[in-house]
Amino acid sequence: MEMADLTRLHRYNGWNLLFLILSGILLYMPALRGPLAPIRTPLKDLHIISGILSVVLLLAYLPAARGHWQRLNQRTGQKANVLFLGALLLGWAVTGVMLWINRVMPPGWAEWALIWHDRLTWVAIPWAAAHSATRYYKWRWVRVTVPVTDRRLFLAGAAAFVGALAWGRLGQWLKLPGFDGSQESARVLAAAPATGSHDPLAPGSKITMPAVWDYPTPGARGRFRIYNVTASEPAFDPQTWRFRVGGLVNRSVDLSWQEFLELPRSKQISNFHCITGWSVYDCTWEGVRLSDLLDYAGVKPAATHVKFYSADGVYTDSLPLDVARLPDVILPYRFDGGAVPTKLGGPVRLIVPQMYAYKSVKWVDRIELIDRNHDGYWAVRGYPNDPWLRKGETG
Ligand SMILES: Nc1nc2c(c(=O)[nH]1)N[C@H]1C(S)=C(S)[C@@H](COP(=O)(O)O)O[C@H]1N2
Ligand SMILES: [Mo]
Repeated sequence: MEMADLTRLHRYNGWNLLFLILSGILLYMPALRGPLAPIRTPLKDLHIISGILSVVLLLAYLPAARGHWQRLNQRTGQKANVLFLGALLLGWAVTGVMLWINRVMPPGWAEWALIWHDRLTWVAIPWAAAHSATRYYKWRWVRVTVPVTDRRLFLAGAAAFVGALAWGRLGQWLKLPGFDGSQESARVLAAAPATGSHDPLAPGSKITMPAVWDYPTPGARGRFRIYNVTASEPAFDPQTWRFRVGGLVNRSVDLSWQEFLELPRSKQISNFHCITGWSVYDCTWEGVRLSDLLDYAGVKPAATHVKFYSADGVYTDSLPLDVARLPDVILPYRFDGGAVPTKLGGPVRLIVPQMYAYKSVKWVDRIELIDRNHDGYWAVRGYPNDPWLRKGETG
């Protein structure tokens, strides 16, 4: 490979890397989750394409690597640069591919990949900044022409991308193991016996606060990343908080905080998986099983879906009735023995352990029974139509 080719390769790589880092930061920053939501899915696709391109560029460099290395000879600094960049790209590529196909990967691997993808980026940013600052004056900003070989490389990358996407779809279509979801139940602990009346609105029913339950909790393992699409979190005032169930029900329900606490309560341990790769294991949730609440309101035969509203005024989602009635779908107000923290969606959120966590609406204060599907916040913004986890991942 000619020196000029190497220079060009270097330039492509530089721009590509800049795009990778910038798009990666945009995807990562919690504060941008809401504002950038409309373009999150295409941005992620571009990020992946750009990542594939960086692998293609790395492959294009390999045949010239030996000659290049010899030419660098005594220049240890440049050699270190080459090694560093190679390791970086390789690390990003491996963890990036793992994240890309995280749905067909054990969640522990996806988590690991996410952590290292992030870490590599935090190392890369200062390096890239220093590298481009020291090189800036040496760069020649000549017009970019794409010779045939580069175009071929690009097409190969694009073909690989399209092929992989098609493979994922094909796998789902053929129902290959690992490509489709399943309806395995999470570990549901024995439902705690309800106290007092099951019907808090029945005449004469006593409204009491439940005692603080004293039970051993195994404790969740892992760290929640707080994923909010809104800038602020709804404040909770037990005096004014209401929980409503409406739509296609036999009786509209409008509960105060104390009345909500009077509903039959259940307790379960389940895992929590965000589709971006992180997980929290063995969360103890305690609250009202959705099916109990549905029974309480009485679902009309015409209803097919349950729609959930968040008190943030923005986030909604829905579940088909049969999913909503799974025994591990719960509206908890307790997490690991304490209240559900506001950050985690308290006082009451939805937990659907067998689906990716974007279905688990935070700050739920209203439910509506409807007769059609409702596309939720992320579904209308390009998240997969199939929110199911893989078989056995809910353990
Ligand atoms: N109201 C509301 N619910 C929400 C979200 C949100 O932004 N707003 N994010 C969803 C996503 S994508 C995930 S992964 C989980 C994150 O839960 P956590 O913030 O408790 O970690 O909540 C889900 N429910
Ligand atoms: Mo998520």
